[in-house]
Amino acid sequence: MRRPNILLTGTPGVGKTTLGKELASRTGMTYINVGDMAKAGKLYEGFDEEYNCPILDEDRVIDELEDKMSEGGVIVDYHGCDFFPERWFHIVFVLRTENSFLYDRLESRGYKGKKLQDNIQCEIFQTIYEEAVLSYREEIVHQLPSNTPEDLERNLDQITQWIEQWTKDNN
Ligand code: DAT
Repeated sequence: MRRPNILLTGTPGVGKTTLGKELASRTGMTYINVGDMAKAGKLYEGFDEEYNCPILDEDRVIDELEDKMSEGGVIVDYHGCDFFPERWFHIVFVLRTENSFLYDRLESRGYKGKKLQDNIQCEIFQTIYEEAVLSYREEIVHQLPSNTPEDLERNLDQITQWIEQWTKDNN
């Protein structure tokens, strides 16, 4: 049975991991957190001194994922989206969170100073949404509010329904 590939993207802290893991457990699809995968496989090509974080080796990430993506049924979670092959994804969700909620979430994650401000600005300037519409066909890019547990539940319902319909239409 053919199943779709889904990209969950957005600023750190918007709720990609929470949504992705729950979606995988409800649908039996495979959840992949690109940040965790890079860490585990040391898929880095240097160190960003300004942001004090390793630089992702995008080519190696793509090589590692290629086989799985061609089988379908994968949910990919990453806070960027412009380096994945466009053909991988059948739908792209950009999660969006209001500043006050996002600020609290990032602060309780231990972000402070420039890192906290930069991430809040990333959300204000809808940087990842713009990256998504430049990287994928506009009709497959959808923004989802991700402020409250009710939003999470609604997003889960909507995406699960979309997966069922896609699976029916493509098998
Ligand atoms: P991300 O993977 O985008 O960095 P996350 O899933 O780790 O984000 O979520 C960050 C925090 O926010 C975490 O404590 C769970 C919480 N959270 C996620 N989605 C939420 C929602 N819809 N309503 C309230 N809290 C949410």
